[in-house]
Amino acid sequence: MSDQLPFENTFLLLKPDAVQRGLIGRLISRIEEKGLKIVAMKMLQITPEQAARQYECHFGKPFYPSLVEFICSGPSVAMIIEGRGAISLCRRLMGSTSPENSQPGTIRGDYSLDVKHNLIHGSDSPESFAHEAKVYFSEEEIVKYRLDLERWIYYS
Ligand code: DAT
Ligand code: MG
Repeated sequence: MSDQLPFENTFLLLKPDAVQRGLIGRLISRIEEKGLKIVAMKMLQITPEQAARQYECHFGKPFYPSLVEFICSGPSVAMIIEGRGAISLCRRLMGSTSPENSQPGTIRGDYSLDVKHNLIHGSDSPESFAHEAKVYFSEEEIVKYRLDLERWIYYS
């Protein structure tokens, strides 16, 4: 059907606060339960160089140094997700950046009280996905497979 959003990939990062708070499983469950497909995933200790590449669009902003320090402060879990409209869908599942605006029912709305400790990063455009995915994954690490459940999730 022409009104359906195209399949696309997005990059998600469960930040060090999500790992330290024992929320990895719950947050991944939200992605799986929605019907999205995980096509790449790893735990890693982000280096300052990787953080600077990921967040180059925020370079020079007042919060940039503290953001880079935070993202390198412990292990994170990086993922590439596939699904129809996955970029905007994951942004909606994440909720707004600030705790004043993040709605209950979203990841940030349910688990975060602070603009910095907001648990999860998600690409905001196809361009940012292309940039961010390259910081953490090689092409060979992205697994191509069919999710057998898809016929129960999508109508075509
Ligand atoms: P998002 O993560 O929702 O895409 P963003 O791209 O505007 O938000 O900012 C990247 C991260 O930087 C955000 O997740 C938390 C941090 N950040 C943003 N605005 C901030 C602020 N005013 N004070 C402290 N940290 C902030
Ligand atoms: Mg952002």
